[in-house]
Amino acid sequence: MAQILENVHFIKAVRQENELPQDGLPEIVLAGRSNVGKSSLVNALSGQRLSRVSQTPGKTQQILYFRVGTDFYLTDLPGYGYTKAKDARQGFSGFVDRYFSLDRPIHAVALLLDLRLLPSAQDLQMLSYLAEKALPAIVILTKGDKLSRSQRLQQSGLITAQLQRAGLNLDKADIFAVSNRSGEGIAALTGWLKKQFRP
Ligand SMILES: Nc1nc2c(ncn2[C@@H]2O[C@H](COP(=O)(O)OP(=O)(O)OP(=O)(O)O)[C@@H](O)[C@H]2O)c(=O)[nH]1
Ligand SMILES: [Mg+2]
Repeated sequence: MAQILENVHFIKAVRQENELPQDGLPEIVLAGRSNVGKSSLVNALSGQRLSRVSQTPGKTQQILYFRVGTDFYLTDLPGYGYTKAKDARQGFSGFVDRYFSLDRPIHAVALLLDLRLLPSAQDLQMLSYLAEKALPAIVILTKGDKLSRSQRLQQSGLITAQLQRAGLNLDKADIFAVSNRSGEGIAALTGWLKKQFRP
């Protein structure tokens, strides 16, 4: 199994609905709160610095499309839970909120969660919304490098339990733990992604 995704190319940055790709290529949509590591994940998966990463939450303000070979798009959404400069983002965040009702060819949504934190109300809302819409979801726990091995196990147990309590029935096989920094867990995720399109 290859470690990373080959042939990943930045295609476009989109601000409005009429700019969305219309080629019908399936999408793996990366969603999650601002700063959780969506753009870093694109870089870790591709082994390239394709998406801009920042210490400042709210870095990604457009929807970024990365094409993986001829198989699918990795769609990097702006994060939620970021309130600074609210008015500038208001119109846009409405567009992002509506993204999942635009009838896009979404293959699956990857919700990123910081392994150190319990899921926020917005995270849980997002997952139940996806379940309601029957959109397949996986969970990617990020920043594993910031915890020890035993803390990682404990935190992922707590997070999984909370998701279950919220009635979100995710298969264990659909929860991934990664570090975008050390690359741990990236190969497993790459394997899952490849299997989706080249079974
Ligand atoms: N230690 C560590 N830091 C990470 C990891 N993933 C992301 N970061 C850091 O977290 C910060 C935010 O990362 P981004 O990838 O820009 O986050 P984002 O989800 O794209 O944020 P928005 O574009 O604001 O929605 C940066 O400082 C990254 O270096 C990780 O796995 N481990
Ligand atoms: Mg980003």
